[in-house]
Amino acid sequence: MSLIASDHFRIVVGLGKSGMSLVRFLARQGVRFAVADTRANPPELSTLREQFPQVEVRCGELDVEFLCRASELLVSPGLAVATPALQEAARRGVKISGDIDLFARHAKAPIIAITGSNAKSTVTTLVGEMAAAAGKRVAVGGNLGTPALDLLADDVELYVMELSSFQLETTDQLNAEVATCLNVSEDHMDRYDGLPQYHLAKHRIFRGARQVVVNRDDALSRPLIADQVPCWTFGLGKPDFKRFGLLEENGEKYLAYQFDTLLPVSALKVRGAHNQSNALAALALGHAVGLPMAAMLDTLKTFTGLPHRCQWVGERQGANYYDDSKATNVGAALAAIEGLGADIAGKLVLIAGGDGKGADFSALSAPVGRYCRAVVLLGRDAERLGESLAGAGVLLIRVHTLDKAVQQCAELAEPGDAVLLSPACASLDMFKNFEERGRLFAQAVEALA
Ligand code: UMA
Ligand code: ADP
Repeated sequence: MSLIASDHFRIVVGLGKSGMSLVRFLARQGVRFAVADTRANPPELSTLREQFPQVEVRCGELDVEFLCRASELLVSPGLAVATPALQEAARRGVKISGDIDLFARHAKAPIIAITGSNAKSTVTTLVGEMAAAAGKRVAVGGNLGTPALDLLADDVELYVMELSSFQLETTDQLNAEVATCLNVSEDHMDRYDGLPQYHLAKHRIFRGARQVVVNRDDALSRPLIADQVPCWTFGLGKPDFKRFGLLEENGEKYLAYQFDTLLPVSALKVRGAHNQSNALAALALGHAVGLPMAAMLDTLKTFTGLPHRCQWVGERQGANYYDDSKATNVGAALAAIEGLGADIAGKLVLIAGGDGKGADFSALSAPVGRYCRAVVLLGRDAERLGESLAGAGVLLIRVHTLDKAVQQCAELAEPGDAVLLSPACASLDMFKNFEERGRLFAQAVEALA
């Protein structure tokens, strides 16, 4: 068989959800392709063999010679572009791309593109619900839910896409109608050399964007763009021309645009300053694509938040329990500790720890000292996290199961306190995913006497 690259031959690298959506897409397009995955038994292998038995699949270590048979590699987000075999193929002239790049080339409706270290899913869901409330045929997905290529359809009027830095690494031109990077704080430091490299990946979202939305409270969210690109901003300070923000009138705080109040913050069902910021971001994105303000505000009045994001799961002996299992990095846990800590009469009893993904935990020490009564430490990086919190001046307790953590918290919590699972770490060292961790937390709370 010839090993010469063909202009019409692609290789899908990775056979998870994204890989399988790529397979379906390429098959629909009538493109010739093969599949490779570094795993011996990738998750979608049996589906592929059943539905596309003619497609060649190579499992196990990537073979550069095989990869170089393609003109283009369509790489799944779980594999870093820096993987040596991919780099070698690129050096030999093979184009590296991904599902989002293909999606952008084929989407016929405007794209709202949302990235950031935290709040992506919340803001994406909010904007999707706002668009639906405004009567738009809207498709919502990407890193959240349905893979991008499975969303493509002729009757879609608007795409609302959550994009991760992993997906953006392989995205050349997204050409979004409006793009935003909601915030940048350390995450996935086991994949990137440092914050600058992670930041660069995230900012690829702005390539070809016709409008941008910027977070005034986070300088790292601001893109390098030409002056004529319309720029809307949001932040927790006072608004101004083309700015969304907060205004205070007669002692009441309001979401506001330019010089007008829109909605009292008390009308939101989600709690904490970070959720006010999310509401403002969603308004700015929706406004940029012309969604009517009334429909957007109606959505904000009913949105109760997503599961596992500071979700109330019960009350025991005067203490409330919150599941923030989706806080898989330090920035997210900080937002929950500061947001909830400032909102309650008592103190927080925090459960934290897990797979820290190489993060520096030191930023947690001051807010933990200020708002927490105690921290119950769990998971692979519990000791390292404990060392970072040693100066916080609060009680630290090491446990080995989530059930034990919840029981400890119940003993420590006083009426008016909140028990908060906000791990600042990924869950994969002990659980299938963050959803399972959150579910088991809620079960353990339910099981308390
Ligand atoms: N993997 C290998 N070898 C391969 C390919 C993948 O070992 O050849 C491993 C990766 O290291 C990774 C896992 O397999 O740990 C999954 O990778 P994948 O690319 O096959 O993942 P998909 O099933 O396609 O799911 C991806 C996103 N996952 C990742 O980016 C890791 C999903 O986001 C996303 O919903 C889906 O595409 C559809 O677009 C999940 C996620 O955790 C929710 N995202 C990260 C996050 O939110 O922090 C970025
Ligand atoms: P993502 O999809 O980016 O992970 P989510 O909306 O799922 O974002 O929220 C993830 C975590 O981030 C949750 O723990 C949530 O409490 C926290 N969070 C939500 N909004 C913000 C914000 N504006 N800044 C920092 N953390 C936030």
